[in-house]
Amino acid sequence: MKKNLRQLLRLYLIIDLNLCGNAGLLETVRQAISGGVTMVQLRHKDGTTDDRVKMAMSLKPILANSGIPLIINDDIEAAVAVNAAGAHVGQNDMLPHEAKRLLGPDRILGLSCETEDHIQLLNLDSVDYIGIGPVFSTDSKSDHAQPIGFDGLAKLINLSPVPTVAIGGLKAIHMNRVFAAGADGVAVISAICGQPDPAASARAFFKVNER
Ligand code: TZP
Ligand code: MG
Repeated sequence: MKKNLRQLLRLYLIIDLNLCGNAGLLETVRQAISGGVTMVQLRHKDGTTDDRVKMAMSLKPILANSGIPLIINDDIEAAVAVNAAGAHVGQNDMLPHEAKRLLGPDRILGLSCETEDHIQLLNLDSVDYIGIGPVFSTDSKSDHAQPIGFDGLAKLINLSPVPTVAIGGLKAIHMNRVFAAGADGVAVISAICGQPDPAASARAFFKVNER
């Protein structure tokens, strides 16, 4: 799984129940897969571990045999309980070395990084990829850090010893600049989640400046 991590980060859908709109969680993921997403993260901030386990279990049949890893946001217990491919933590969540110890060496661990310090202090034994941003301000995360723009993105990617995914207000039209900054891919919520046609919205990310 980890061998292809850079390719898997190409179009990383973060699925948030509250932002899915009428299509709902499962239909959004189904359509997004048909549109080509390469990795899926379940993000359910208001829920309990039980809620996240139930949601993840309902997603698993949709992802089965797709080669698309399921990552659980900020809930290592849920990730292990559903045998997810991995988990993603922020700077204020469980420490990466503890998260990795609980996940085991074969599961993917992602970490959100917003500053040079976050990258310089990376624990390379624990963290498999980092999410860098927000590039732009976004309504999808109320407490996000100061936006860094594409210059900030390029600067942080340059410092990263691990694969990177850009995040925060990004749309298909930004892919040229995301790749120019050196990212392996993009992580998005609202560019796919809650869109009238999630499959077409996902597909749009592959129409721009393929590498
Ligand atoms: N972390 C930084 S920005 C963000 C997260 C989870 C939200 C990204 O959502 P969107 O809708 O793609 O801007
Ligand atoms: Mg978090």
